[in-house]
Amino acid sequence: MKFSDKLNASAKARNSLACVGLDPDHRKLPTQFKGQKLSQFIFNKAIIDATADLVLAYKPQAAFYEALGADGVAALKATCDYLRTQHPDIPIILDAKRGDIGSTNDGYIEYVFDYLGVDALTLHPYLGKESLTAFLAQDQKGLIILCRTSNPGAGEFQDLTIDGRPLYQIVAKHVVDDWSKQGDCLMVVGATYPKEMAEIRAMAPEMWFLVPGIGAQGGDLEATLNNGLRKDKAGLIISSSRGIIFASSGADFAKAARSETQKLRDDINKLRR
Ligand code: OMP
Repeated sequence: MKFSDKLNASAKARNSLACVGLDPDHRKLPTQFKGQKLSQFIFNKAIIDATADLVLAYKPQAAFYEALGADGVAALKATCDYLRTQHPDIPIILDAKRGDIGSTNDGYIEYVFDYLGVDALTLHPYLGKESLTAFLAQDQKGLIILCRTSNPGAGEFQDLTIDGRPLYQIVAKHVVDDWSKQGDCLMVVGATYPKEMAEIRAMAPEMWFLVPGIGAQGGDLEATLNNGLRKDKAGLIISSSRGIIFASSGADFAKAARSETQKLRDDINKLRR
């Protein structure tokens, strides 16, 4: 199944546009996990067990696992295996912001899609379309191109104008007019930039967007949904990591993650009614 079809089905099955970011920073794990083997997997499993009926997707970010070396990579693999076997209909998005020369991309593809077995990957467009060709050939996988990122400094390059248009719009134009004809493309549009969200939605009325920036980064949920929803009131993967998984640092962390996920899903659903 194509990634965007899997997303459409997942959104309907759980009536949710909420995505939980699995970013288990080892310095912030509740004390009971400290020093345990595969601690990030055990933590993630508890979060997944507490939230799986509420989410559109899960999004692990590679850096938090790589930081722990072999044990972290094993925890990421175990998390992906657990999701694929226990919840095969919930899409897994790996945030790793890849995109390099061809021979290096082959290694990324083998690791991300063959070894980890995730459904989608974040990619940056800085090296040009040629650097994305191998990813575009992965026709069932979701290719999520950074367009307007959520960080405060996003505009340093993304706002630079070329022939009167900011760079992020030029990226969006390439994704819509060209790259998405070859692969199942989505775009990253941060919740911290609702004006840009409206512009990019106008350019890509049918496309799914990955929307980080809700929760810890202070993005505006109402403005994001008003400006970013598709006509069918879907099309946005609203992702929060720290705001959900570290809602409590105590033994009740999974319960707290569930109530934050439920709140996010319900707040979104109220606004899209
Ligand atoms: P929280 O701020 O804790 O919700 O985490 C945000 C997550 O989304 C982190 O894993 C970031 O690496 C990721 N992210 C952004 O914050 N901004 C972006 O523009 C893009 C991403 C991403 O591609 O996921």
